[in-house]
Amino acid sequence: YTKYPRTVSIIGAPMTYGQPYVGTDTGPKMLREKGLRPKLTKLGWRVEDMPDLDFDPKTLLSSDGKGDTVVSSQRDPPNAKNCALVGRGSSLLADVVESKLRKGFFPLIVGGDHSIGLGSLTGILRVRPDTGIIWVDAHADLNTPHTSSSGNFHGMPLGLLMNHPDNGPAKNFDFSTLPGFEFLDQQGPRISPEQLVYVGLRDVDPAERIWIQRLGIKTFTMTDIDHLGIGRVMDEALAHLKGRPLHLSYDIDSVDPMLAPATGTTVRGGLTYREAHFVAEFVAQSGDLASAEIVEVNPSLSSDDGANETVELGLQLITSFMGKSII
Ligand code: HAR
Ligand code: MN
Ligand code: MN
Ligand code: MN
Repeated sequence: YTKYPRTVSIIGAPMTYGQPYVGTDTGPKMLREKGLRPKLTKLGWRVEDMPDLDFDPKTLLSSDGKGDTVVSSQRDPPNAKNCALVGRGSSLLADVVESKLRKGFFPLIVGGDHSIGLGSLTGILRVRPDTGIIWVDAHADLNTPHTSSSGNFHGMPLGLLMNHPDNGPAKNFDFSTLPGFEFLDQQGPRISPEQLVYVGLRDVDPAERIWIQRLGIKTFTMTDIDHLGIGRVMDEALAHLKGRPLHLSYDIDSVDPMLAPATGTTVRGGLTYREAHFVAEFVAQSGDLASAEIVEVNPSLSSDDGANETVELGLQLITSFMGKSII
């Protein structure tokens, strides 16, 4: 833990526009209410907590922050729902994450839906282009508007940022066709397939499957976890990313819906309580974790008990990857 800073900046990113439900915007607030800040302090972190980013449509769509609409949200391009809102929100988040990293903070980004990955990764890659990304998720989030059947941006952050000399999903993607995505210009930072590892996949779309294979992305599905055990999976995952600063992107829907029911796209057969924690603990123990995010907690999508359990689980996972040790 000496390699990376011991001051964490909590960045609340209450994004909902990447998927169809309201409620993901309350994730940051719920986690704070359950004691996020004191838990981090207890682990030895200095904590900087800012107000949540302002994702109010009026603010997002105006350049002067005074409500004058400068980006049209009138019409979304095909398969790109809430395009301008997701784009502008991501751009804002990218700038904040970049600036926190440059000032020496550990950014802890609290979603919000997984479309915030567009912003957090862009900010991180601007500062540390060689970052290794551990994407813990039931889903691959590797679509683009060209392949997505839902049009929901939370299924696209990796697809839009992926680059490959031959033909990545977003190769030659014309970002000027996506209002609000001007920040992802042709020179913008991109992910190479070798700097990404998936853990927990079990609901992958046909086009995503093709790209995972063609790009050769290191992938550990639930089947691999059944077969190898989570210990060996994480050994291999971190070996693959050896020498890189790490970013952990933790989608709560990676965990089994019995334990994390309050999320928008549940898929049965997910990580157990221990597997989910092992991932977090093992990444923390590597000493290479430099940024992290937790996404898709939506307390409004289940019973009160289910919501509480899910928020509580999110909090436990955060304390685990932020360095809580059992002994
Ligand atoms: N693959 C589907 C789509 O692109 C579902 C994506 C769901 N994504 C999340 N984040 N919940 O992982 O629409
Ligand atoms: Mn996801
Ligand atoms: Mn998911
Ligand atoms: Mn699906």
